[in-house]
Amino acid sequence: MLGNLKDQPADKILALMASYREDPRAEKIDLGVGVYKDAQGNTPIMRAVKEAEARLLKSETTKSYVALAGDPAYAKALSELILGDALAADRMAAVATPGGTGAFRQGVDLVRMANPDATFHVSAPTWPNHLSILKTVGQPFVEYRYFDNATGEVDFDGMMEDLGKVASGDVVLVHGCCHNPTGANLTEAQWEAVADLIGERGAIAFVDLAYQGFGDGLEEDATGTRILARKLPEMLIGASCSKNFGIYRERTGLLMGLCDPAHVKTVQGNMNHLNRQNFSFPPDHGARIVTTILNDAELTADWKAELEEMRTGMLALREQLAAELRRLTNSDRFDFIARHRGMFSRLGLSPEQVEAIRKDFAVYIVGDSRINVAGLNEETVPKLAQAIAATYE
Ligand code: PLP
Ligand code: TYF
Repeated sequence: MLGNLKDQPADKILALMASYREDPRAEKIDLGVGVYKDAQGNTPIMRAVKEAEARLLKSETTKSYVALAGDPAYAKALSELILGDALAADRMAAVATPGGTGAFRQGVDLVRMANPDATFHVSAPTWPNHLSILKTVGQPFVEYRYFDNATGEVDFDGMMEDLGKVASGDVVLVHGCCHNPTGANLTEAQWEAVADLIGERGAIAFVDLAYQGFGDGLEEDATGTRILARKLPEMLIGASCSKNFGIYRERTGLLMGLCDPAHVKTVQGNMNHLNRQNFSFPPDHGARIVTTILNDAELTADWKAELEEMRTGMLALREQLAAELRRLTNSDRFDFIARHRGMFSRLGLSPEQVEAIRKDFAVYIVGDSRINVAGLNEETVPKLAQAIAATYE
């Protein structure tokens, strides 16, 4: 029976990770997978996370099961961080999930249970896992215009035109901040317009929030999510703590559903049910780290300070790279790199250019020309700029 299985297409980002590892060249630079790295190329455990773990090691007396929804203190702490004063606890249901991926998957399953015909509207482009999960679950989806490859900016007119065709009961998937893979994001005024349009169409917003604190700051990065939460009667939010707490392998996510208070109990029950069908109890260790940090003023302050260092470090690298490319290409065509936010920028290079950069300069960029800015440091920025400029000669 198992012989019936067919090979599955590899995840291109993870495949690139493997070919980087196999490259013997000492000077190689990895700008592939979306993992934060410091100037030395390490992905350190954040100070507050280490401290929270030390405290947990001392204070935890059991590893018994928690609950299908996870620890309610985790959902409370994280939803407050995300929604701030846009949070109305009486209209929220939430379950802990294995990472942001798990939150998205559980959210798609929930939509399917509520309305199997709901079409997902996804940005062109989006994170490849969104598409593969929608395909696996069998939920219909279509793309809306989002990114203008020529300018490196959001194609907002195209986006609004496409979202204007969304049907009532459909789902509009948006990246809450730090769009993956492009790095191009909406302004506050554009978020307002998108929220109004989704509301007019009678659709539901599904926010994937995986990089809060990596763009313009913790509060600023939640702006779009909060605007949608205030304006829309119903929405879903899939959040990840992988990046902003640096706890990737702990698999720490949260699915939130905002709805009429009269429906909260049933929505919560369905979320719990879905967790039980898929894995019973969600992972707890990462969630407990996050809760420990967010419920302690000192740890929160230290975590925010370290996150801010990471964020401003990535911004400085963006500025440096844009300046270097301005000089080398004698044009402003790459200035968008400094305007983009988060870990990623899509450069708008052809697959041939990306391949030439890998072959000739040992710089690993995802095939769609997405770079992970955190994979750079002050010394490697000029090397990347030279590699890019060389492909235009
Ligand atoms: N959504 C987006 C857009 C992402 O880039 C990621 C990245 O890792 C995730 C969700 C979920 O990540 P994880 O499952 O590691 O929390
Ligand atoms: O886009 C990225 O690089 C991150 C990490 O299957 C990632 O979101 C990449 C591929 C994948 C899971 C996570």
